[in-house]
Amino acid sequence: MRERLKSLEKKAETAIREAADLDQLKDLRVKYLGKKGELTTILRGMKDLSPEERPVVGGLANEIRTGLERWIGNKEEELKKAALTTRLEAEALDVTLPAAPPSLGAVHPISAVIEQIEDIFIGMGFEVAEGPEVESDYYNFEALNLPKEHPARDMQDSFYITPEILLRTHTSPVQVRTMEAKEGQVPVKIICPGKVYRRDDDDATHSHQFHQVEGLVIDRGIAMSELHGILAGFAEKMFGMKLETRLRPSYFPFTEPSVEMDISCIQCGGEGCRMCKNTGWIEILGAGMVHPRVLEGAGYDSERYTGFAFGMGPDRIALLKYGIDDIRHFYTNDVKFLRQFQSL
Ligand code: 2U9
Repeated sequence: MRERLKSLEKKAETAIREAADLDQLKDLRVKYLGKKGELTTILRGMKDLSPEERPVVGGLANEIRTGLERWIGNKEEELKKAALTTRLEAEALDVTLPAAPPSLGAVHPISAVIEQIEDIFIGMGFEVAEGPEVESDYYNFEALNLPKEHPARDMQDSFYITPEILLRTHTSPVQVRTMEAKEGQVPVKIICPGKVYRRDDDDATHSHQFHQVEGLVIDRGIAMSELHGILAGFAEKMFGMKLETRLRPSYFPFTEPSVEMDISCIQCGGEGCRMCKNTGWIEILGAGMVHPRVLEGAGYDSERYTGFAFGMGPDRIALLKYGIDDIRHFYTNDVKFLRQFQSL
């Protein structure tokens, strides 16, 4: 029995010394020291020993068990250290290695155009006002001289949430809210950028969600000349070139008189080309003198004060500025398309 214990000890120590990883070591512990382990098996033979021999063999067996436990413990530490070192080496960050170029995003072309429009008007003393995209029928239509059954409402087919609540179809309600908040005080000089919604089928020039930047100036003696002066100045700065502008009569329920402003074509300078459909002119915005009913409705005495308002589509200006022929490119998040604007 002693020999068997000794040779088991030798075999176990060798196996423990050569254990390659913690799993193998765990198996060795079970194999040698487990309930059904070899040491236990040998010790089952104890009953066959003489009473004198039992304590001697028993003592030796315990000695061997504690010895093997220590062996296994030390080997476990050693293997754990080795595993940690291997993992740390594997995870070691070679800071000298060139980092993968961070894939930087870029300002969306429409955001860039809106920011540029804001900078130009802020430079002309305008404040930026914003408001809710979910609007009441009153602020989106009635306050803008578009009473319930007014036909012009169909021009702006809307996403109604309830009969009284809809997704705003323009940012004009922001101007009305601002006028009310200013309680008839002048001057009012604001621009209102933001998302607007119209129940339209998306095509190359229409999107059910698009952007607008509208503006409003109210004070004493504001005339059409201010309107043309300020908007012509804006257009030159926006397209960064000397250009002609012209006002054509138009109609909006919330302005009277109403106009649309054209600029001389930024591509052909007015000679006529595909961009301006050979007219030499490109329409960039609509405007007009604020309708007295709209002024009165928002608490401004239309006898004492006059104002002009305007509205433009940054999406459309981005199409012109970057020579893009389909507005949907702006909304399909195609990174290949958007990467072109990295330098913006
Ligand atoms: C108030 C009074 C008047 C805002 C205006 C336009 C003309 C205009 C179009 C631009 C591109 C709509 O998205 S678009 O097609 N808008 O042409 N908007 S005057 O007039 C107002 C607004 C608020 C209180």
